[in-house]
Amino acid sequence: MGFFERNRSSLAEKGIDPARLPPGQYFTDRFPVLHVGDVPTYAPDFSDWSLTIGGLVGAPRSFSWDELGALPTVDIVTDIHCVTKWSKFDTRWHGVRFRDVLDACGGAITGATHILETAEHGYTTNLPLADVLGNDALVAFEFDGLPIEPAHGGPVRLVVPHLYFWKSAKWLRSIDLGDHDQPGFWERNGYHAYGDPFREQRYG
Ligand SMILES: Nc1nc2c(c(=O)[nH]1)N[C@H]1C(S)=C(S)[C@@H](COP(=O)(O)O)O[C@H]1N2
Ligand SMILES: [Mo]
Repeated sequence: MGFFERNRSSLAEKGIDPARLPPGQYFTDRFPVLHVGDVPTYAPDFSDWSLTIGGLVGAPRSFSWDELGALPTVDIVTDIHCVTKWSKFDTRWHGVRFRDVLDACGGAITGATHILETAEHGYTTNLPLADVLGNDALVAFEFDGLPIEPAHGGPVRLVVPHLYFWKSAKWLRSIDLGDHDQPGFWERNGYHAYGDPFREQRYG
């Protein structure tokens, strides 16, 4: 039995349903750090940080750190899946649902079908709008009860757990709603436009 088979069969012993592990993935309790470029630094009060929501929304605007924190928050516990084949179960995130951020911008305008996330240093990734309107699509600022560490995307990252984790931009700075799909950083470099781990949509 190879590594992947052993890893998968050890899940049942831990009381975890093996069906939660997508094909071709192995689970780990570690939390690997994966990104291109340097980890950005901010002022201690994040006064040099903002989140801008633009494009096809009723009232495009930016949120300061305090304005984002004033929106209703939720906790989610969810599995995450990286295209480099690690999965991590039951990760706990705290933040504002993207749909509540959107509501605070007057909602999506008719014709909006996709979003493009932009992070510090120009990292981008694209998604259908419908994929970030659910309960688990979070503009997150805490992981496991603590502020998200800079290496994991703090102060603010998107978390879209049902897609490969490259869709969850660390150091999120803006989200634009548009009327068509446009490939982001990894999507232009060979990754799948959508990236469903359970359908193993790794490459485009
Ligand atoms: N800004 C930014 N966000 C990013 C990336 C990146 O390179 N830059 N990498 C993505 C990839 S490929 C993965 S797997 C996850 C990794 O998140 P982690 O380092 O917290 O595990 O972040 C995603 N978000
Ligand atoms: Mo990744």
